[in-house]
Amino acid sequence: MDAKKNAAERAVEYVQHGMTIGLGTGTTAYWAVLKLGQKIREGLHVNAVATSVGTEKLAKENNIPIAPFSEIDSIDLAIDGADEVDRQKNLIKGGGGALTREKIIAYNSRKFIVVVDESKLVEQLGKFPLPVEVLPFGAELTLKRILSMGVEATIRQAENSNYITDNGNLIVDCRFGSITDPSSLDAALKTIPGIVETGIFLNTRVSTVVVGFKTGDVNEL
Ligand code: ABF
Repeated sequence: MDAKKNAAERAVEYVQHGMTIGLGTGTTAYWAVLKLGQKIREGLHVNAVATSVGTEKLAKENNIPIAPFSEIDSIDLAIDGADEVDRQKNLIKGGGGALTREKIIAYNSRKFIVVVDESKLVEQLGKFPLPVEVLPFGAELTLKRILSMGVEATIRQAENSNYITDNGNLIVDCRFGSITDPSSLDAALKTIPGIVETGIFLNTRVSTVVVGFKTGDVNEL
């Protein structure tokens, strides 16, 4: 667990007075929220927006002010985890189900720092099933269109019913095995009506990947 904590705490060093911060979701981003809360208690002034209902709650419990989107001009820095990071710094995200909010915040931030432990580093994306957020309306048709791409895909379950995102949608987990061209796959999936967003985050949007190692080392890619 320290590898995740170390990476997250290193990323928080990039936070400066007066910034608007995008807060990620997941067990790594959790440590960033806690560290930011500590800095605020020590006198740092920032605003934040959260990528999930859970993170917003955690932020408030840690005295981090959450600003309505109508009251912020832009996001200076987003810090969030990932499920896979390839050599080119493309990502799979969404194992936690928050991918659409995470993508809106990451893609609208001046700087996007990804925090992971070493287990998330891969040669090529795709071993981790790619999460895709899908509207409940006509979801069976949307799933058929995804399956027609020749991929094994299933609607995510939670406690004997469909998993529901913070946006009231479903997640389809797509087992591509290996993804050779993340950008083209992202674009191809987005042509299917009913797909809200995919968990592919392109390297053009990633500023830095902070990697925590079991040894206690932290590297920045
Ligand atoms: C979020 O949390 C995700 O997009 C990803 O699904 C997950 C990362 O996992 P972890 O809990 O290991 O940080 O950032």
